[in-house]
Amino acid sequence: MKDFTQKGLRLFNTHSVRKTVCLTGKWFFTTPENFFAETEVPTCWERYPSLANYRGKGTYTKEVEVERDGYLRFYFEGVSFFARVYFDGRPIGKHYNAYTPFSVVTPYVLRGKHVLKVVVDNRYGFRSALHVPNDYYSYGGITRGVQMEYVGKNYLDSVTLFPEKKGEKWSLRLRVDTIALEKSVEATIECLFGGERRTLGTIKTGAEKEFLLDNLTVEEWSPKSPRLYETTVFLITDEEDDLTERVGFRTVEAREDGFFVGGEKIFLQGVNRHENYNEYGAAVPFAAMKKDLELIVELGANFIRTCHYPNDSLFLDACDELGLLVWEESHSRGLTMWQMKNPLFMRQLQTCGREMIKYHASHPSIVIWGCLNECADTTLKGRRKYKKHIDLIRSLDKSRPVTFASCTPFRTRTLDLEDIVSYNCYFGWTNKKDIETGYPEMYDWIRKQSGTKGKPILISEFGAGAIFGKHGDEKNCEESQAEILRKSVAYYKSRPEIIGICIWQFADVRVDQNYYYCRPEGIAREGLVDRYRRKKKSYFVVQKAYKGE
Ligand code: ADA
Repeated sequence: MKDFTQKGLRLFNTHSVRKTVCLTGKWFFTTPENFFAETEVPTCWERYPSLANYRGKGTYTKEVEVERDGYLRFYFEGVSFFARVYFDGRPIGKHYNAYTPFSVVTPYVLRGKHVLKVVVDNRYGFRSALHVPNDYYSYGGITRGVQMEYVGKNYLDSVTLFPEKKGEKWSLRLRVDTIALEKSVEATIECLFGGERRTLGTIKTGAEKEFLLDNLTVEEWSPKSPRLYETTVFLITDEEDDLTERVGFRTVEAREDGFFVGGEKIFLQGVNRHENYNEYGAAVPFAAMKKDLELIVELGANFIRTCHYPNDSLFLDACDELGLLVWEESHSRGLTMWQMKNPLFMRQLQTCGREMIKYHASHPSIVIWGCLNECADTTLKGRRKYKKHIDLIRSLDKSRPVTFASCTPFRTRTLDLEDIVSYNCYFGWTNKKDIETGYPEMYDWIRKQSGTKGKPILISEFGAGAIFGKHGDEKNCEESQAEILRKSVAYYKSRPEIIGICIWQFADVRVDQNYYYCRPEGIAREGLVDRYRRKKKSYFVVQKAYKGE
């Protein structure tokens, strides 16, 4: 497999002007119950046996050596799932949701030693509408990378890149978000692309603005040839700041007759992957991510769904480099109408969607935006919330199709809102109907619903459980799982209206206590590999089918 070079929190340098310091490594960790340890960051506290089921607060502390007077920005790739950040004891910011990046900035500080403290909380309850007891575990901890950055009084907060094709020519739309810590000033935006530095225009710092880099001659990104371009934006005031993002040029179309990337029809064959690796929990080290990607590529898959939340940027960088196609979804799974009525639900969901697009839309591997997996799509009140969220996603990015995975055929009231009709189907597993009867019934119904004309179908989940090493033809055996998957892949691949399939799921994962009743030992066992990435029979069966052997 390809060799990756990790540079800080990403696979490329994000700054050359702005000085950054990666804060992964040793931190000090305590809980109010007097647990204390020198710990690794990123980490989940569930790695400690006495905290394996702990819901509460945990405090991570690190002494940082600051080299010069000025402002510091701390960028967090993910903290699970409430974070409050303190600098020398003073609160400087907070964030909710484990799965999206955020940043906080200090007041003007003097060089010398300082203390960064992050109070993390993984308690459920009214304040948390998206992290709820679920069929995957919501861990506690600083679960992804952290970086300290020396910033001036005006700096770049984010750069999001949207390639656009007009005729044979490409252009690049740059959404630039800036921060003014003192007063807002007029700044110049320059951009370095393909070895050429150009002035794009001006911006009032503290604002967000779009710029266009046009008339580009580029090599397109495709799964076979995933060509990437680093794009550096400079913010010029009396100081200079920079931020590099990476982009790939490709079009994406979801049509009735197929899914097209750069005009080439590609049948999406994929896996649903939770960001979870046995005792590492959600703090998946890069070496483990690489192992997953190796197994996914070896499987013959070309598609990954980041069920049910945005993933670590590092993982998406690797997908960009490998030419894998990704369905990334904003955070939520299986929420009932009652849960969606939490007054914080819409705000937390929209924030997650906004952050997902702001930080991830530059990734060419992401070809579909997803949302609201198996939530209340059968009610009118639920529909309104689906619509609001989908409208938000479309308003922020018009270049990718939007969908959501539903499990309620015959009752869904939201099909007209999406670009691809996606269903999670468990024929032969939790749905007792045979696929040959069940699927055509569902398909006939879909085609009769208004707003589905010309829309392709994607089977966003299908599968069955198996305990690694359990053999036989009864439930939860490797053989019975393999047979359900063999039959399903063959059947779905024979249906012309289906543009893609996505197996539930890549690897076994830990679930929340509320799901123990249907999950042997608290583990969801539908993985093609177990939590240690040992291949089950189904892995080989799917590999044959995906590789067309
Ligand atoms: C749903 C859901 C998944 C998982 C699956 C299952 O389809 O989207 O997250 O819970 O069911 O295993 O039952």
